[in-house]
Order: sequence, then C-alpha cells, then structure tokens
Amino acid sequence: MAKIKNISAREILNSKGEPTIEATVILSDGAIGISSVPSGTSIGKYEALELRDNDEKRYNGLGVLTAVNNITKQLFPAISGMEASNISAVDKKMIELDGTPNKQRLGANAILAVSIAVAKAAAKSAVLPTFLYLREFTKKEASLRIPTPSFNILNGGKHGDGNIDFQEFLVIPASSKTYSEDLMLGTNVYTSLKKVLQTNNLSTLTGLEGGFSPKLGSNQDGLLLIKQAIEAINLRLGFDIFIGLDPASNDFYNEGNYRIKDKATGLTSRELIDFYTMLNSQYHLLYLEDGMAEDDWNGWQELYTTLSKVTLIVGDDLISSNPFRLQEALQKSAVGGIIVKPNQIGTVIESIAVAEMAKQAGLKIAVSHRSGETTDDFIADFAVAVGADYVKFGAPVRGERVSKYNRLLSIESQLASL
Ligand code: 2PG
Ligand code: MG
Repeated sequence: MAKIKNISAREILNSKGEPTIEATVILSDGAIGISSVPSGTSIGKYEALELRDNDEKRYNGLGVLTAVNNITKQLFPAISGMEASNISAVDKKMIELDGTPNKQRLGANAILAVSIAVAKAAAKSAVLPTFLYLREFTKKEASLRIPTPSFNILNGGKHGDGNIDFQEFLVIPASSKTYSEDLMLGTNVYTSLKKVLQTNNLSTLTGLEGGFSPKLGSNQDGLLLIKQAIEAINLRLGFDIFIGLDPASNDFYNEGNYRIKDKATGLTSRELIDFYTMLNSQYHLLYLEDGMAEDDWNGWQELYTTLSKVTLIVGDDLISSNPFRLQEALQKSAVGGIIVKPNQIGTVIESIAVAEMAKQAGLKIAVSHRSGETTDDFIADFAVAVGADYVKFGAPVRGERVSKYNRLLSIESQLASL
C-alpha cells in the first residue's frame, strides 16, 4: 500500500510553444509518476476549463503558474497521505476541492496533471504497465487489443496554415490487420501524399498535428489528393483503407449557416448533410467527427438519421467527454461514437466513466490527443485500458505524435506475450 508522499509541478512547453504543466507524484514506496497535459486549439465550449494566468507579460497571457501553484499549495495538501491505488477517491477529492462544474477554480489542467501522475505512480507501485493497471477500473468487457489508428494527414481549419475549412482529413486502415501493419499503412499513405503534393507543386509544410497543410481550391480537393495518394501505392480506397473527416464545424458555423470554400453561399444544416452524403458516395467516409456545430442538435439528429448506416457519426466538441452532454446526445440519437479526451473533463476516473457510459450505450469510442501535445504517452495506455475502438494521434510524424504511436507498438508486443 503506497501513499501519496510528495507532488511537485512546473511550467513546461507543449508542441505549440505554449506553456503547459508537468507534475511529478512520489509515493511512500518510492514509485514515481510524471505527467504533462495537452491543450486544444479548436476548444469546445462544454470543455472543462484550462486555467491560464492571463498575465500578458508572460507567454502572451498563456502562462500556467497559477495552476502550478494550485497543485503544490492546494491539491497536494488535500490528497497528501491518500492511498494512491484508490485513484477514484483521489480524483473525487480533487473534484470536491475544486467545487465547480467545469473545474474553473483550480483548473482542469492542474487537476488532470495530478490525476494522471497519481495513476502512473500507482501502476508503478503495483508493478503493472499503466494500461493493465487502469483496466482494473473498467468493467473489462472489451478484449485487450490495440485500437485502430486514424491518421490525420491533412490539416486545415485552425490546425493548418493553408486555406481549407475542414480541420482533419484522416486515413483509417481496415481493421483486419495488426496494429504494426496499420501503422505502416498509414505512414505509407502519408509519404505517398507528400509525393502527390510535390507533383502538384503544392506545399508540404505541415500543420499542428503533422499533417500537410497546402493551399487548395476546396475541401473536396483535399479528399481527391488523398485518394490519389492511396491509389498511387496500390491500396484500395474503401477496402484496404478508408477516409475519415473531422471538419470541426464549429469553426465555420455562424447563426445557422455553414460556410465552406466548396460552395459560394452559406449552407443550412440540411445542405451540409447533403454535401457530406455526396462526399461519402465518392470517398467512402468511414468516420465523421463534429460534422455539425456543438449546439446544432437538429443538424446532428438529421446527420445521424441520414448517414449513420454507412458512416460513424462521432461527437467531439458536441459532447466534450462530459456525461451530461453524452446523455443528451444519446436521448436525441445524435451520435454513433464519442471522442474521449481526458483534458476535456479533467480527471482520469471521469474519463474512464464517460468511456464506460458510451460503451454501455453501444457507441464506438475514439480516444484522442489534442493539437497542443507533449511527449507524454499516457493516452495510448488509456485507450487500450478502456477498450477504445479507435485512436486519433495525428500524423505519424513529430515527437509528440509518434510517442503515442510508438507506445502502442510497445503495448502490442506486451499483449503478445501475455
Ligand atoms: C479535435 C482536436 C484534436 P484540438 O478537434 O479533435 O485533433 O483538436 O485539440 O485543437 O481541439
Ligand atoms: Mg475534433
């Protein structure tokens, strides 16, 4: 039995060059857990609050010294001496201490950094890999396996430097293969896309998640280039590999209108759904995340009714890993899948709970990174622990993205020897 003995925290940088938190938890038996937390760019309005200093003299106001201070001065005293293996009690204590529905007092970034570090330390203390340790906190209904990776190979919206509206163009290998094979397949398509872009004299500079970010005439052009990249290496679109999209449509929605480059005038929800339907018929859209804006419930219901038989309709900003939002989405039959991002809700135990709730309701689960990441690979373990169907860790490049893909390689070999 190991108790929480010390917690330290510091301000470090994430992959966007913006401050984030690193926390270190030390247990009475010497086990150590170190975590660092990610940060979104297209942040949904129902997410837990990421506490920033707003001191314009430091990092344009984005410093996290207040949150760091909250860890050492408030969270540590509250959970010091608690049994680390009881991660539910530790997380609950931090939630109560914060006392707000969206963790705005102490900051979801502060709370999550401690929550993850405690979970990692407890796993170490139990001499278990984190994925096996966390699995004990689930109903263990899904078999232990590596989720199917979805690779974000073209970055638009707020993630890109180009001019396309859709935020993420994903390629998703058919799930019949092993994870290592899927990783190679995704990487091959990424490399092939680079060549296709070069051939077309388009930029191969990348966006926040490592996907290419060229200037294109339309979103449809992006899909066409990916199709060419797939075919150029003799893969069959819709058979060996599929395309998915995260348009992050909040970012091109305004007062009932969706504005995209492909159309001269703004689209109603129905017109955008018709556009997605057309894209599906041409490009086999296996997966569509945040196809509609976070408050456009009627649009979501219509989208689900129209496309859910062929395309997985996934809620990210819509649900924000929040059980109340998930409940509403279920009541309204708005989604077939959910994105789970621990930093949208703020603790490990609540992230497990929302994934379990989704699974009970028959939804598919996609565990996702954020556009501002660190090299912390915790979410790879988390995804395996909750039996996620998919993971979304960006393009197979850049240290903060490949740390997760590589961690899954390690888990894959550990599973083979279980
Ligand atoms: C998303 C995420 C991650 P961000 O919308 O799914 O890809 O983006 O972290 O910027 O919210
Ligand atoms: Mg998203």
